[in-house]
Amino acid sequence: VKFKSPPVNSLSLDFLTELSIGLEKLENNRGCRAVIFTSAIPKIFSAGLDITEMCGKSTEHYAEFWRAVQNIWLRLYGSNMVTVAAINGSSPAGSCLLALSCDYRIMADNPKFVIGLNESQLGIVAPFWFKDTFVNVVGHRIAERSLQLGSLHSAPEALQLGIVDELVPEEKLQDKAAAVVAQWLALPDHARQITKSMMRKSVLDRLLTHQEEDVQNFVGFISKESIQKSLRMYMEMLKKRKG
Ligand code: CO8
Repeated sequence: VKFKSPPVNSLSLDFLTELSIGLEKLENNRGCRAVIFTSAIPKIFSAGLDITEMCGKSTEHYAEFWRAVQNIWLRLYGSNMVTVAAINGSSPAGSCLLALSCDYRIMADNPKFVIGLNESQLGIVAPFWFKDTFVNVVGHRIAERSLQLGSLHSAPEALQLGIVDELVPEEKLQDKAAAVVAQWLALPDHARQITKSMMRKSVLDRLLTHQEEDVQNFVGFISKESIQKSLRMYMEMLKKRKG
């Protein structure tokens, strides 16, 4: 699956809906046992959630958008397929969540590419299931520090912290991802799938049993004027940095 939504592969409602439909089709296709996620946009895996979907819209829109975000995570984190993120560019926030939800992460060995859950830099808070996913990959201490600081880690730092499993030169990323998939697919599917489910079920169930409450939390939080102001300032900062 190659993300291609210029300019920055931001995860808009349309993008998330299309990805969700695509993933459902692959999941139901018995001939498909693995997926590699990568980007068709140079230097950017994805810019994370589309901030414009969370700014100046109605509460109904925020709820619909958040359900789409929940949906993608539930599908990806709970997927029976082998999932590999071939991260060929920067991967902040919601994009990092996508990568963390895969079984294995390979990143292009470029110190200019960054990855992390930087929500607190935007004045917003990563929800509990973002946090749980992160903790399950890197452990409590690293997740706590990185989440509080909203750190975006360079590729070498991400490897050192265990956010990604390996770095390879960008031109070797696809071959490496294919080799990893072959290694994981060499095991009997049922044993791997049941093991994966055993490792992830409690975290998935936590959202499933609080899904509507989580939507209402998001809508209440994002609708606050102070949060809207933070997001507007962040968007302005992105534009200024560009100029
Ligand atoms: N959403 C919407 N628009 C974006 C986003 C985004 N996430 N990121 C960039 N853009 C826009 C820019 O504003 C710019 O627009 P314009 O051309 O109109 O000025 C355009 O895309 C290109 O951006 P850049 O010029 O910055 O492109 P660069 O190639 O220089 O940099 C980056 C690419 C590294 C991706 C950079 O754009 C960046 O850092 N973007 C912000 C990434 C970010 O912080 N994302 C966090 C989103 S929040 C999230 O994912 C989780 C939220 C969880 C919810 C919490 C509950 C409350």
